[in-house]
Amino acid sequence: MKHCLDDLALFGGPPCFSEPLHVGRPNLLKPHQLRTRIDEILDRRWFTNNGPYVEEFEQRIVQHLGVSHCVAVCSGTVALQILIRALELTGEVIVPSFTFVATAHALKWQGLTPVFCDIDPGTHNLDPDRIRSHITSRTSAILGVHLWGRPCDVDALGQLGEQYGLEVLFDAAHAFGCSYGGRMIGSNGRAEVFSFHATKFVNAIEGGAITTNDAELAGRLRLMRNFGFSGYDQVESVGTNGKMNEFSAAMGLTCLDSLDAILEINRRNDRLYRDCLSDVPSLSSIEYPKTERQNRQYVVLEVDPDAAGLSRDQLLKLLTAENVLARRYFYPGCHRMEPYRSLYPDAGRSLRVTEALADRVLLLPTGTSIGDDQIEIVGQILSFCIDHAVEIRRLL
Ligand code: T4K
Repeated sequence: MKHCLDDLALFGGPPCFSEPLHVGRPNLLKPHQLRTRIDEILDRRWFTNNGPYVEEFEQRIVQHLGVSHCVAVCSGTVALQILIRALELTGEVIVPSFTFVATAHALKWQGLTPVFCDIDPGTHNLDPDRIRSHITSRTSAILGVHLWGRPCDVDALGQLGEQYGLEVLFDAAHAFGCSYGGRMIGSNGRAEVFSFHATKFVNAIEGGAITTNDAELAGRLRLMRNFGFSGYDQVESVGTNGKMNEFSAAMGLTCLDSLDAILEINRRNDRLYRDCLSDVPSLSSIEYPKTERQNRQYVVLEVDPDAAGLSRDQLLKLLTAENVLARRYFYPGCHRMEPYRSLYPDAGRSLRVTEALADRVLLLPTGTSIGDDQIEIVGQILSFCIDHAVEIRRLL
């Protein structure tokens, strides 16, 4: 007997994709522009150590975000680590668990204790009302994450920071091109951190940046990313190698050149998915604040397992069998990953929203490498599975 995981078409469902559809396919609309830049790099023989493309990339970001300083580095994770170290944070830092594990790891890597705080079910971001109960005499900072590009409640976090004398910083890895209060994300708190990993809205293959309006902090970050060098043979402080290379900057600049077109594609994909799934109430698409700019880099669904008749994980299995490689970001939550699971075995008790969302969230493929027809078929697969949930459950 054939199994529904072999092919839904055998059960009258939509066809299986012959090639996998991935979440996180890199955005690259104009490869010829990248090739031209790479030729220039090769001709110049200047590959890294603050080359001209890195400087141009930083300037373009400063202009785009309306922030005073941008320090480009080799990844979002290193950006977080350098920032945390430059701010000389100590003890505990309040952070969501519902984020990529790099947010927590960057703290732990610097010898700090991430204290996981629950999130708002509507925004998937730190719930300001819950932060207060985690503040102790050891707390030195709040690290918010603008998850999926939806802005944190920046004002509320800022007020808490002022009231308790805490640094407030933001992991804006998902939020390039998004706004808060009508202003581009990049200037909030003491500093914000971007990721330009291959899977991000702006992709530099690997890359990251710290943006800030604090000139003194920016100066320290620049020293730190380059071993503490302030000039030939002059070292001012402990530093690391966090430099972005010219090839990454070339890719980043090429993405910046196509930013409006990438955004248009993301918006269109998002609209198409919403249309395709509008008759499937058990799958809800997350909502964004109407007045803010969004990059729509992620298509995020919440699965209601009772209404759908299938759990998020069952749907994921079915999609995977059809070659739709959806993802369950950020399952199971940092607090259920090592070393945090062993360090705080009871953390889940105060992270009810995190735990519920970690079991319900499903990300679908989007970006510049997916077409309208493919989105429609993904929608049909999901609708078909839910319409036939009873039969499918028996076979799973
Ligand atoms: N903070 C937050 C909130 C973050 O989300 C991230 C990174 C960071 C901090 C740290 O920034 P970075 O240090 O990474 O700059 C991926 C990315 O590696 C990671 O950057 C990203 N968040 C996270 C959300 O996604 P994985 O473990 O899911 O990667 P992987 O290898 O499974 O790839 C993801 C998908 O992308 C797959 O479907 C395959 C596809 N893909 C990937 C690459 C690299 C491609 O199609 N082509 C490619 O070249 O973490």
